[in-house]
Amino acid sequence: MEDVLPRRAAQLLGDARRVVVFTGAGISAESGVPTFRDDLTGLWARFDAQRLATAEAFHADPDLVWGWYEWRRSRVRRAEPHAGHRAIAAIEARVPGSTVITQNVDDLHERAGTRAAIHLHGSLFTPRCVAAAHPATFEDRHDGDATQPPEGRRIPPPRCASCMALVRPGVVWFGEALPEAALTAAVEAAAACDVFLTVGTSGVVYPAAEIPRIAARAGAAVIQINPEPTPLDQICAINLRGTAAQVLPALVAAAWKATDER
Ligand code: BV8
Repeated sequence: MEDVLPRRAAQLLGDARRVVVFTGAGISAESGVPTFRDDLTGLWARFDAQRLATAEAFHADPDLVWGWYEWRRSRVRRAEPHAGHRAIAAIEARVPGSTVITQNVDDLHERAGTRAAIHLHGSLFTPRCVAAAHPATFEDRHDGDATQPPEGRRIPPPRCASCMALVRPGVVWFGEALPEAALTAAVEAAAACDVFLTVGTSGVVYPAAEIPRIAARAGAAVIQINPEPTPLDQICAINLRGTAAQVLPALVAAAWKATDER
């Protein structure tokens, strides 16, 4: 592991033909969307995210869990992507062999211009029914609802228009399998890349946390951007101790400057 100036990181990124950018909740923090572990406030403060983000919790109390996701969705809709999200979209646009993989369920990558983010854990914006996974649409009963109490509230989930079953969030809960196509694509990209940028993840939730480790084992240069140490430190070639919105734009600018000057 080497704590170096972004110079070497910029050179590696500038020379890379196949780049993977792997993001976690930390990249949404500077957009005002709390990280997964900081996310439980108000009504949900007494819960542990890993217990609330489960099918069991939803079936035990659908209104509580649906209310949590609607609260999170409304907060994402009020958030804006930052320069770090845009730097990732710039990497995707400039490097044909690049792949963006996210554990996040928000749409900030897409709103910053990333065209094909792989969502390992689904999305807040793709609800489906519990019976047959029929896609559901939001009635947006609560969007822009300025009267919504600051801590959010319990909200009864809608019913499926096709089969009347309960509608659930389109996310992967703890104990649920990840979407097979997304996981396969992520593993293949990690196993074939030259540079693997991991941004804003604590690297503790599996199987997603295995992706950076697959890249390291395959010989990629793993570069981590995180203000804090994580379990991924020991597999990183370079650790850039800083935030996504600060480090990513500087790293990408330095990378393209280095290659354009050659
Ligand atoms: C499964 C969607 C089996 C929902 C999420 C032991 C070993 C291996 C596995 C397990 C095990 N025990 C239990 C398991 C299984 C479990 C698991 O891994 N548990 C962990 C806790 C040990 N995994 C599962 O259940 C998975 N499924 O295994 O299924 C199976 C197989 C076949 C058939 C049936 C079943 C499913 C896991 C997916 C769960 N869903 N999200 C929702 O969002 O509500 S996970 C959720 O938590 C996120 O998506 C994300 O993946 C994870 C949080 O991690 P991070 O993104 O890293 O966020 P975190 O808050 O932790 O950290 C933020 C980081 O950002 C920090 O490092 C911080 O320093 C940094 N940061 C802060 N600010 C900034 C910043 N960085 C940069 N800039 C900043 N400004």
